[in-house]
Amino acid sequence: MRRPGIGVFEFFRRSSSENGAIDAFLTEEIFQRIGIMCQFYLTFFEMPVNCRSVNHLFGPNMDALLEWIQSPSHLKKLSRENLPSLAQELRERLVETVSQTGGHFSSNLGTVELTIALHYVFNTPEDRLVWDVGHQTYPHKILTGRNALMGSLRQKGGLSGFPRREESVYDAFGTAHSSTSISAALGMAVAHKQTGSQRKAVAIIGDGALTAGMAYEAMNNAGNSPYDLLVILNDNDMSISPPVGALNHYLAELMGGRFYAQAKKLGEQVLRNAPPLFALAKHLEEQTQNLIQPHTIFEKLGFTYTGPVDGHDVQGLVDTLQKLHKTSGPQFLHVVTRKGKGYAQAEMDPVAYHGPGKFDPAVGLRSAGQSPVTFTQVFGQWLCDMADKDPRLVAITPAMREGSGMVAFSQRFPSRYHDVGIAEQHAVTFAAGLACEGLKPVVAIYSTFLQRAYDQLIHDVALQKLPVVFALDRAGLVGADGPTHAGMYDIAFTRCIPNMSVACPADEKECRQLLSTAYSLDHPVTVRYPRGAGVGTPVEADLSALPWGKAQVKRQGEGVAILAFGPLLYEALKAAQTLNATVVNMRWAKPLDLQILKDMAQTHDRLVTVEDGTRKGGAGAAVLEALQDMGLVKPVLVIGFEDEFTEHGDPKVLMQDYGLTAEGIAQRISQQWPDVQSTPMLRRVV
Ligand SMILES: Cc1ncc(C[n+]2csc(CCOP(=O)(O)OP(=O)(O)O)c2C)c(N)n1
Repeated sequence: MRRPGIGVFEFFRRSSSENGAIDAFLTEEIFQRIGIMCQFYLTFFEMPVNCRSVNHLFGPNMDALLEWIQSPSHLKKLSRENLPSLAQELRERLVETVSQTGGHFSSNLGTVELTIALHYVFNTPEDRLVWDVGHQTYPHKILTGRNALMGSLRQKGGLSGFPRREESVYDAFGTAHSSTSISAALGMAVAHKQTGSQRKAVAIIGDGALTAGMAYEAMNNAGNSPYDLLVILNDNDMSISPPVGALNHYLAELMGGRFYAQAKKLGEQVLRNAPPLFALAKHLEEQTQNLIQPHTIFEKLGFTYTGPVDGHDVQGLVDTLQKLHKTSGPQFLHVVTRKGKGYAQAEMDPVAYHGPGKFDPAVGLRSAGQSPVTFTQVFGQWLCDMADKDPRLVAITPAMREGSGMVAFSQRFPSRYHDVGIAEQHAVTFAAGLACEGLKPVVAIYSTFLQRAYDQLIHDVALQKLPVVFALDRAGLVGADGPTHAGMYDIAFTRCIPNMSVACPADEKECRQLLSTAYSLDHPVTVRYPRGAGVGTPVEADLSALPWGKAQVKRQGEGVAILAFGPLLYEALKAAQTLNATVVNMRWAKPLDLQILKDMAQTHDRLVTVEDGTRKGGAGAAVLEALQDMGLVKPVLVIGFEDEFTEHGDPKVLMQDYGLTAEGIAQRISQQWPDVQSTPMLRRVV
């Protein structure tokens, strides 16, 4: 099925050649502009997107262009006329595979045409494409020789959900944390110039990722420079949640104020009045001059701005990119796309389809039904309950409302809810400012994303001993998202900061209790908890605090004492049953309960520490330091993640691989001290 905008475009083309007389005026360029504008009109003002589905779009007799494309060199052999059909096939392939594997969905449907056009025009992999975040690279993977592997996406040993240099030469730069693309592509552009290479460097960044300061740092550096850098803004008017902040208004204005209004007005004329083509062409020619905005913020930063252009008109994109390919200096192309394009439910609800699990494409997502309560939900409930009790509570998220369990809070307490955009550094210093004035900020942030705000944590919060609670979701292994998102390092990098406390709840009930404890303290505290559900301990409704820095003996054994930090407590308990070991729920990586530590060291021959973080500098290392400080010499086995990046895959399988199960813990202990053997019962228990 042809897209309406192209149909209108072709109607004019045919009319013009029949007419002959106006051929001279109706240049290819004007036609393209007519096409783009009409398409915009239809796409954004009239098209009943909610009644379209993928099957409806594709029809039954699809040519298998995609099967034939093993690399971009094959793609380049297609005629331009084939590209819309290829886009349809690619979309269908995405629906087919992502519904089977789970993963980022709506963002990928939105970048189909842009990906085709980029590989069609640029000479990849020689030219470098740097995809920001990289969650939208599934079409890129499919076109660059990985189509057959799409069924393995995000599974152990399979394709990563993000670009990885070791996965393909077409993945020019590894990404997953946002807003790095312009910096990386600029670095490449500079290197190209210095080495005399003719390669091009292209950064493709979303409007959500453009909310981060790093993107502006890079543009500030790149603008007015002599380097051949193309920045493409993929503007779908969405982050994971609806976009926030002034930039969003600016982009809307950029399009809304001029382009949309013109497109709508002219589109109406085209469709309703059908003026003589000559007049129309002249008029459009005049009007389209204004499409090149003279004073965009990007131009002020030293880029040459082109746009906005329709990101679903693949042939139009090819034309635009071909022109930009030939230009030098910093270029900025503003492309407008629709998140979820081509799959009706995803277009209507791009938030739900941002990163769904498996689903039946014919039905779409179903409500989850009864599933175990997750740590994220425990946090979300605690946040609302504490906000009810204390009007000073304010909550901050750097663009992760859904993932951090803050939807209910944002609805119930809109004036105390702050989505600051993808801006972790700002989120932390913003919290510091709130705390200075007597409010009680809670920053909900994934462990992996707090890495971005390390200096702010030290310099703005801890140094001033400001009482900010950091709710660190996704601590430990995250699974399918892989090493870029792993929450391995927060114990190590937070416990070394003066004035900080680090809480490691073992289960859901304790998570709520330790959040309340953190909230009651007069200094910064991180409360770290994993993705998903724990052992399912019932959560009590009260908001009482546990003692600060106090551990709890969970099982009394002899010989070996296992000191457990966080949810691995329950695996340690199972292992201890057969080793007859003592188990302590340490609860705090900082401050350590020195009294219990001393008791354990004095009453046991060997100590074992267990944590779901890196062994290097983590909680086990803290135990070693404390023992040394107390002058206690004991054999200590530190169990955690080794000094290597973890892989992606099913977290249960990965935890087995990394030996962080009851069986793995018992085995490690027996290997370390062969006289400590698990009883046969272990094999039954585990
Ligand atoms: C530093 C960082 N913070 C948060 C995230 C989580 N995250 C992944 S995608 C995304 C939204 C990106 O929006 P946009 O760039 O507009 O891409 P879209 O999904 O809309 O195509 C966010 C917040 C991240 N990847 N990196």
